[in-house]
Amino acid sequence: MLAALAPALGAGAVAKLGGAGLVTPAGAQVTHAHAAPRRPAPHAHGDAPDHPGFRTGSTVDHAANGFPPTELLRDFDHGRTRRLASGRVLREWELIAGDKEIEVAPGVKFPAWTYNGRVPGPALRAREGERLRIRFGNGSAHPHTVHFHGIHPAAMDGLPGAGLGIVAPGKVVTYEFDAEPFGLHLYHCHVSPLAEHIARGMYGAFVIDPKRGRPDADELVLVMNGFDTNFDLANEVYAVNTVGFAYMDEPIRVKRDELVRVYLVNVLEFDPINSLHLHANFFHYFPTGTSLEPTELTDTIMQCQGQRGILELRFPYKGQFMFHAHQSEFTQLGWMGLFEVS
Ligand SMILES: [Cu+2]
Repeated sequence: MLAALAPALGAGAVAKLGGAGLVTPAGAQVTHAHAAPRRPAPHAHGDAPDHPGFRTGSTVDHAANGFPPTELLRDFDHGRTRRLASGRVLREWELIAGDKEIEVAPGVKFPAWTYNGRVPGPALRAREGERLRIRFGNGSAHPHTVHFHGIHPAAMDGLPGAGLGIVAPGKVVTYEFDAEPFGLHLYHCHVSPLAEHIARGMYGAFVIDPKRGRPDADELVLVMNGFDTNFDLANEVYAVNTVGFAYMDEPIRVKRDELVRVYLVNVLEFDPINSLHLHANFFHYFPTGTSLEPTELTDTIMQCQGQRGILELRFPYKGQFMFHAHQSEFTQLGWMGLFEVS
């Protein structure tokens, strides 16, 4: 702020803080221009044409999308379970690939490729040591797979040219493997061009709970993503859980002093790094969720594509607390939100 003002004040001029604002040497009062626009005007991304824009005052039609961001927050898909003769639990899901137009910011439509008609795909949740079975049907016009992060045989890795291989449109395959290790993982399509299959929306969180679980908490899943709406290999919209500014319009409601656990996954394509910064609070960070001991108490973490981690925190004060990427460009193009503590 001060640095930005310096040129306007002229060489050698030094501003001072007065009672009601910033006082320049000439005596003019500069009020603190803090109030950023809620939806800043979009800007060109490199040489790309201007984005169609976020329509100020309007909101995304979440019902048409079929996945309201507030519902996505706590929507973990536990699948169906039954006990095998061996005594082990078998957990089963069905994933269907499909092509679907979604709205990623007010007035901005995107031709997505989805798992189960949503972006991100369902947050699959299992327990360490279970047997997992995923029936995958391809209802899209394009070939796809499901590649899970975790420990499993090569044949079950969802890679073209190995094991079950590419799943052509209309085909169905079944992936089966053990739930290990415990932690926060992800799944995504692995068909090339990989960047496009991921950027179109084919990914989801994959939580494996430790055998003894984690302490009770209000649990949220946040998938950091973005959308290349003009197909110039750069993102025009950034978000958590797909819809830019969604949690500005509808803040995430949490309770004061209650333990909040955030499962945070970064799948952002085209930009090498993403991040999360929380205002006015700190959180314990468990990288990949594979240890029950946090590695850090911080207010900012960064993740490369495919990185993920668990955040645990309590809010000691009531009110609204912002969280956002600490890359300003991402923030201005949608990746910002609020916690509402009551
Ligand atoms: Cu794909």
